[in-house]
Amino acid sequence: MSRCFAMLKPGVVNRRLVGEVIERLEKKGSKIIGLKMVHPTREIAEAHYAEHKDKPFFGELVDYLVSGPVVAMVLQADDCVVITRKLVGKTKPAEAEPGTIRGDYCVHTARNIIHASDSDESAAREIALWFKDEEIFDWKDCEDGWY
Ligand code: FUP
Repeated sequence: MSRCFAMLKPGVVNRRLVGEVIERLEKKGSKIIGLKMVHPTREIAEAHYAEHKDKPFFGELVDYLVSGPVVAMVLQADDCVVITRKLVGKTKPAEAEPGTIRGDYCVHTARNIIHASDSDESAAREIALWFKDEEIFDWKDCEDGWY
C-alpha cells in the first residue's frame, strides 16, 4: 500500500466541482484516509511548491493557491501515486488526455485544478506538510479485494 497527497485547488471549490472530482478519485478504488478544506497560508503554499521557487511562474502559482480554500486529501492504494497521477493527467491541460481530470476540466496550466504527488518521497513530504497524524484515518476496508 502506498499513499498520495492530492489537493483540489481553489478553482475547483469556486466552480462547484469538488464532489465531481473527488468522485473520480474515489470510484477508482483508492481509499480516502484524510480529507479537509483549508485556506492555505503563503508559508505552506511556498513550502509545498518549494521545488519551483526559482521558476518564473512561482509567484502566480503561490498567489493562486492562497486565493481561496483548497480541499486536501490523502489517498491510499497499491501504487497510489502512479494511479492518482494517471487519473489527474499531464501538467499542461493541452497535453492532458480527455478522460483525465486535467484533460476534462481546465485549459490553463496555471489553473490546472488539482495537485497530486509525483513520487512516494514527495507524497511523504506533502502529507507531513498538510496533515497532522491524527487527521489521517486508516479505516478498516470491508471492500478490500473487490478493487
Ligand atoms: P505537476 O506535478 O503535474 O503539478 O507539475 P509541476 O510540479 O511541474 O507544476 C506544478 C504547478 O506549477 C502546476 F500545477 C502548474 C504550475 N506550472 C505553471 O504554471 N507553468 C508551467 O509551465 C509549469 C507548471
